[in-house]
Amino acid sequence: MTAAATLPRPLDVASIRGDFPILSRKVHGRDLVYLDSANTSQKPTAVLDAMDRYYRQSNANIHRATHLLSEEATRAYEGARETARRFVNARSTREIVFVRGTTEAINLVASGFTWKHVKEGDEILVSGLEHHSNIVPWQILCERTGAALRVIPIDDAGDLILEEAERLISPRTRLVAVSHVSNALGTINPVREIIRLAHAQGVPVLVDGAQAAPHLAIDVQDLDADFYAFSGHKMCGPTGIGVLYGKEAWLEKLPPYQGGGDMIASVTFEKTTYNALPYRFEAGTANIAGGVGLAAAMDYLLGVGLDRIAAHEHELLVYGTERLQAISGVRLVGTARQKAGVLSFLLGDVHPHDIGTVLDQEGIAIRTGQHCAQPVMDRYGIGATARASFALYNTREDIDALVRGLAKVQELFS
Ligand code: 7TS
Repeated sequence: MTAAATLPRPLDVASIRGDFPILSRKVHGRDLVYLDSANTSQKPTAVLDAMDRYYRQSNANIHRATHLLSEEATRAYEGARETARRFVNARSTREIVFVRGTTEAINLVASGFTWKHVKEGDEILVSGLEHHSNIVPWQILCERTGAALRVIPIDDAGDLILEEAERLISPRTRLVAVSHVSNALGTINPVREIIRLAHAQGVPVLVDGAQAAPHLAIDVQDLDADFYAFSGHKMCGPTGIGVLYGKEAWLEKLPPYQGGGDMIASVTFEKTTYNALPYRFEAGTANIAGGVGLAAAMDYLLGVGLDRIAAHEHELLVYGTERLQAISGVRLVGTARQKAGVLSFLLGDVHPHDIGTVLDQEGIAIRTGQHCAQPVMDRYGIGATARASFALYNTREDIDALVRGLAKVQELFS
């Protein structure tokens, strides 16, 4: 087979952009250039329509009523669970817990481990690349249990030092919690290798997939992840919905997270018994429209093809890296061997917030600051970066606009 035959078919980006109504709006009189998808992605018509249709035609509460609307709503929500199962290739929908997002998914697992599985002297291992939502829940667990947080360090490029991971996983380690893709630097972490190292010592692994789910094909069975968390809003779906995948054997071992309706089998004042998986972790009325929208987003991404999306974004990353590196005064922060579509950078001594403000006037949306990853900034001895992040709808022209915008920043601040 030739190399060309193995490459995924390129995306028809013009047609994809047509699926995202917001991309045709103006910002400060300019065409919107949206380079902040790591923060939250834009939503295609398929998602907006699915949610609109649900509310207009089928809105009702799920799992309880006997009327047609409730049946339709239940079917839509449980259908979404099946779509999510397929999206990550889980064995069963019992392993798919709907949550508010990555943050809640991690807190759910941390809370369960606080009540069971962790005691004084134990350790939780995270990496130096984590978002605060994969640090703070474990710190809270440590405060409550007397366990200690350990950190796999990163090198100057932003790669995890695997030998350190191997050294740090010990009989005291109760869980390794590591991101699949770093939001601050774009590093794609060798999660399969980390999982292998952890499992060799009998240690379970939680993968924070918030930045991977929109960009890479995920197969939790192939990775052998014990838990995998991600958010709908970063993958073209709505806010307020996300997924915690957990191996059935692990979810069975965790105590309930929140109490309330839907998560019980029977309630008396003397004793309550809990519902089966995954409902045991889904107390209260669900984000039904969110589930419907998330399923539409997953179908949309699967329809385009994650391999094609990854190849397109990689091409943008290579192009963007070259263009930014050619600007005198630009320093890229995060030059890992394998990266997703994230360019974190500094421009001379211009404060990143000033870069962001000037770019905004040009219609260009980026994120500036510490990206909820203060320890990453501390590692480089900096307070903040400017960050451009890509999604399937971005183009080389977007990067050209960014480069022109940065020339304007330089003009203003020189
Ligand atoms: N984990 C990672 C790796 C993330 O990038 C984020 C959000 C989260 C967890 C939390 O996700 P949430 O949906 O529960 O809020 N990251 C970012 C970002 O990069 N810019 O803003 C939010």
